[in-house]
Amino acid sequence: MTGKGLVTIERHIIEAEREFPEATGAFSNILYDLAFSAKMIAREVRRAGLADILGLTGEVNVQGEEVRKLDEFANEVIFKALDHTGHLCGMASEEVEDFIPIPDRFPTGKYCVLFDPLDGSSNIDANVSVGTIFSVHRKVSDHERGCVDDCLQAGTRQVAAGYIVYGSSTMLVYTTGNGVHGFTLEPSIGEFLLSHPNIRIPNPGQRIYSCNEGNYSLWSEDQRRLVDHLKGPDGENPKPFSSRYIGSLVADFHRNLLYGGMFMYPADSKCPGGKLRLLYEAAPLAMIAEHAGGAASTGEGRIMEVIPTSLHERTPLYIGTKEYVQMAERFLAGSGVAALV
Ligand code: P6P
Repeated sequence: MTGKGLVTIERHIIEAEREFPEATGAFSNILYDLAFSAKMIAREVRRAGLADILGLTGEVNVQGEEVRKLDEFANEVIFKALDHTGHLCGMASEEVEDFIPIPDRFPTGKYCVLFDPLDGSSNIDANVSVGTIFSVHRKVSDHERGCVDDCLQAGTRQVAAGYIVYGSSTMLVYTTGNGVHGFTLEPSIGEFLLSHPNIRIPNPGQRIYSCNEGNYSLWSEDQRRLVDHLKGPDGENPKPFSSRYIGSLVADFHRNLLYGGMFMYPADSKCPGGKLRLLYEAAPLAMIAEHAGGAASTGEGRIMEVIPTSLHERTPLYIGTKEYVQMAERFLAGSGVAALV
């Protein structure tokens, strides 16, 4: 359905592909398949609240189907949408401990996809927005069919990154390095329609900081000084920031992407390496943030430049409006009260 001004994600991907004459379509097909997965997951997320009423007790439902937890369901949907296509050399998932090879019965390809199938799923029972995050890399190993080394690449080597936020509406946001584009699912036709072309994080944008202040006592002295400074008012910060924290990474990030602000999940004494995952949470969101004019940092340097050593390694994360992230880095470098933008 492409009435005047209506651009489906499929059309958007095809038109973007035409800019690369050598493109084989494999990359575009991966994006289609992820969009298809998002529709399947969105349908189940929307029904989650009805589980008891519909007899979806998490065991065997009225159709005699085995019903698993939503994040396991989401994991299965993405794996099954991608495993047979011949475009991938493997996958990695937050739900699966090890590298996921392509089943021997299927051909392999030149990309690998890493994903968090349903981040924040513990919030579903409270009807809080949750999300899927994905990252796409090119195969780099000499392994015939693909191996974990194809996943262990820095964020700067991603060829695409994106997320789906299952909120008041279902939105898919992605970048291939040529702008950040948002698509809203029109459920009556089952299509993602271009609703937010060329998203840019507003600069300076809203003065919002987003973190779990319940961890304040676990933070470093510099981290505490940073948040105290944001809360102001003090000599350097006459206008306090507003605090917003949903506790669901994709939802918190999506708000910052559209309104401005900074999301922080610092390292603390409980999680000295941070809580959030580098490969399929921080790095893909960092690619989106940077291509929308923002920044993403470990607190010391670019998330995108971190060289991963394991699939599920964690990282501290500061992401959103560039000026705010740079200010956080100054505080965390112990450089005293940094002039607020
Ligand atoms: P906390 C959800 O469990 C999650 O992985 C992210 O989506 C979210 O940003 C973070 O953890 C919230 O963690 O410790 O504040 O509950």
